[in-house]
Amino acid sequence: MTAPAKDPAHGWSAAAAEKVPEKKKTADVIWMNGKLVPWASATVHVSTHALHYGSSVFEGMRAYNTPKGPCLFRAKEHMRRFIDSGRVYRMQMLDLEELIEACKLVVRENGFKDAYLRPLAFRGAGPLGVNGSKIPIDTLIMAMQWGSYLGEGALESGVDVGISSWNRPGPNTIPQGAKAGGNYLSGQLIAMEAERLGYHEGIALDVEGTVSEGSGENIFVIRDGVIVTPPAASSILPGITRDTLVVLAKEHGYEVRQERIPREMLYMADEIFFTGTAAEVTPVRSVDRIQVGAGKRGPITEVLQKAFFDSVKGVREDRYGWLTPIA
Ligand code: PPE
Repeated sequence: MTAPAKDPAHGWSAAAAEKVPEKKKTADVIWMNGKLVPWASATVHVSTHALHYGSSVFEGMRAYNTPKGPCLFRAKEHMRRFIDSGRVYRMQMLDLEELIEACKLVVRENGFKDAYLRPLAFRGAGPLGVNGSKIPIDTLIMAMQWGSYLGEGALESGVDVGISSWNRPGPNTIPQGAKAGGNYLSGQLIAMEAERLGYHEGIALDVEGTVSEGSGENIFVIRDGVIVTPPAASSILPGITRDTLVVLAKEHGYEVRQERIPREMLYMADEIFFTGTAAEVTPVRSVDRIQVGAGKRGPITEVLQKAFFDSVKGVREDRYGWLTPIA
């Protein structure tokens, strides 16, 4: 297949498209409504409600290869959030145990040791009309390989970010605490703007003008050894990696606060890092071209990043029961 030429209106380049297969190596089979189907056959009809109206909820979860074999990381928490997201949109979701079993199966059947999993539930084929409450829910789980989310070297060297001109939706508009497909229109505006301005990622403010999150990551800000992250009410997705880092930071004796962060704190921070399933723990080295700390991964970030990777890879004892073997 020949890649389309660069489209300046959309800032999309053939070179960028060619990178995709390397970054996201696909799997042989997908779990779809209870069955394993070949990757190429896992298709939907164009009348699918979710395509027209954004009515999907999803998860992103990783499996890591550990000394005890491949394990899902925080599967219970991810599947619980998946079910909670469906609850907000009154979608009939599968049981937690059934979902976890399906996740294990799809990693196993594809022969992956490390994988990124994408559970997705959506209102499927049906009549048009905004209220899709009568349309049955389709559920699927994809698995793939997904390397460093914010680019080569990002985990070690950090990324350059800019504050987005797009705010996150306010409270009581589109709930950001539910991980719904439609939310990611906001994320797309943030990410496309960041790319256009030469940043690795954008940070959105909430409607109050205080710091919210990245297009696909939560944010932590460190000053004088105190670690602060925006609260759930700042239009964030309360991330499971965020929770993991809160636990690990407390375990290492740091004070961690969940409180609203004024924009200027980002310019005064000693260290900043992003967290997310895809982004893992990624240092931020500049915000709006203002250097953060020494302009590289900070010392506290490095300690917590190591604790994170030691946890997910089973290098240290699994003291919180975060790992679920796929076997
Ligand atoms: N905020 C947003 C908006 C978000 O999408 C994510 C995850 C997070 C915070 C962090 O949540 P958690 O993964 O539970 O720590 N973003 C997912 C999708 C990324 C994508 O590009 O697709 C992810 O990291 O899997």
